Amino acid sequence: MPFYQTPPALGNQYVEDDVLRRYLRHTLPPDVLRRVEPELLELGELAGGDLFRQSVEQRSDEPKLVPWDAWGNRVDHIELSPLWKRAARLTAEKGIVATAYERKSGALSRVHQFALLYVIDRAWHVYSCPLAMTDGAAKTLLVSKNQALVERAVPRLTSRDPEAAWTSGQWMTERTGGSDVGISETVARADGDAFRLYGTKWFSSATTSQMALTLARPEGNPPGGGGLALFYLEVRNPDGSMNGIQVNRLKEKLGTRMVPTAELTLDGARAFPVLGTKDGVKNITPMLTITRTWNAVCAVGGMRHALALAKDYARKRVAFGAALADKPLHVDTLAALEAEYEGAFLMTFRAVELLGKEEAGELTEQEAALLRLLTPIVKLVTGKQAVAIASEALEAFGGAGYIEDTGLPRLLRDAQVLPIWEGTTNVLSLDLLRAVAKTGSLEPIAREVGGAVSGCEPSLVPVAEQVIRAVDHAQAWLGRTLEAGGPAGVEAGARRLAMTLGRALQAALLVREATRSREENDHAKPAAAARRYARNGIDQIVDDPLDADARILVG
Ligand code: MFK
Repeated sequence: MPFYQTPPALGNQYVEDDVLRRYLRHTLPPDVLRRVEPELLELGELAGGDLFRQSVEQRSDEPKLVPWDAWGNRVDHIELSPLWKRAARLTAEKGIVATAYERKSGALSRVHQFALLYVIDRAWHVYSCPLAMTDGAAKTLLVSKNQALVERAVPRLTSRDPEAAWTSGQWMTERTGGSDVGISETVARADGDAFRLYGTKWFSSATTSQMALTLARPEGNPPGGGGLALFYLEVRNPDGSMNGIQVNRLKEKLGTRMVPTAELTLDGARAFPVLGTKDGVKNITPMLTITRTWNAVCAVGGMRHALALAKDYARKRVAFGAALADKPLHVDTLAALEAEYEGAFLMTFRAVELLGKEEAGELTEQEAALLRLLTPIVKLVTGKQAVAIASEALEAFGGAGYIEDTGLPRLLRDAQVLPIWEGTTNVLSLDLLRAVAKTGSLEPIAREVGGAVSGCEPSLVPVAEQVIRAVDHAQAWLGRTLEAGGPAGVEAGARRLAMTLGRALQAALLVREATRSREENDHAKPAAAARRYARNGIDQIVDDPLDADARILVG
């Protein structure tokens, strides 16, 4: 007897997204929501329909490097998939980057922009990668106040005209490694009003961009991140030839296989300092803040997409005499995942709100400290949740989840990059410690969490108490460990600290969402998400993360 299964299907990905719609209802003034909603409906239709189908059908159309033309000329051309070419036009026209800079929605422009991204992202094979870097480059140039570069590049990076729009690369990683950027080897030699760069960039994502921001050490500068400078370069000369850059090969990656990630040799690439000739690591951090936020938004978009497919399939797939959606164990499994996703969503968009306020000049000092602390937490917690949810979602399809032409394995492969690029979980945990050192304490997070759960609906009081206990524990552990003067102890516990704070904030924001939905028809779901999330566990702090057992186990 043949083995037939009904594939999962998606409807309009805005209409079907109760979490996004509820959040926007609570966050955007009615007139702004009315203006933004047609854009979301249009992208939601593509994300559940035509573009989604194309992304499954074109799953093998990977980019190809053509180093030489037929006549032996070095061209370094990268042929992109039809879906990526469509995505390039679509994103310019729909303003996926531009929306943040046009500021039509004032301080809520980042919420507007990232809602668009979140709805569309899973349907275009990680075209979010060049867009994240483009957004990050525009922001970094604006922060630098380098007027010549701002005038040259920002209008192109934020253009809605597909013929004029540029994307940007962010070339940081070298053969010496991706985390410890300060040991980069690329050298910058002065050449008139510019510099010439010599070195190798080991991972350069989306190498088809027109420009890049990159780091190099001006000759004579000291070692370390402070001795690097931030440079702007254009990838091709006006005649179309490469600007002293060779594409050595495209990377063979586990996932994000449509993203043309390359190894590059810079052999005299003409480049311009963005902001002086030192402090390159510090000067590129505005870009990191933006790309890390993109990472989180795409992580929650991916979680929702995977769960939408798994939930649809659960209603259709009959096994052992009933639909999976009626099987208690399957329901328990999916409920835990849905709660995780909803918490991740709310935390991510809280960071997005703060970013928008910062750019509109409306951030208080307290909120600025909160944003600095939240950015690494949001990136690292959602990266891990995205992988766990993608893995479980594949499993929810049984063997079909492991078969390429269902389009499902890509969900897991593409999710796996989220905790790696833009700073691994551990590097970001250490960044949280750096942020605590700057902001002075965890108080901004404690206050945010306390505010979110105060006055909560009675059924959620136990969740609120669990959240407050977790934050108190985290604060007490940090204070005690710092006082004991053991930096190794703080470092070893940094991931647990970040996870606990992130999970506490996610649960707290779920409580707030449930409380502010109290008078609404669909209030049952956010409250259920808050309770289920808390049951998944919040506090991960242990007193002595680097105990003797850890040493014995690792050797
Ligand atoms: C789906 C979305 C797609 C996303 C697109 C992805 C495209 C993929 C492209 C890539 O993956 S590019 C590679 C990404 N690479 C990284 O994210 C680097 C990871 N490593 C780190 O983040 C390290 O923590 C870091 C390189 C920053 C450490 O360098 P240092 O030189 O040891 O940093 P140091 O000395 O602690 O800090 C230098 C200054 O920068 C300090 O300022 P001050 O001098 O004023 O004290 C720091 O406070 C500041 N700083 C560092 N990190 C910061 C920061 N400021 C704000 N935010 C931060 N995150």
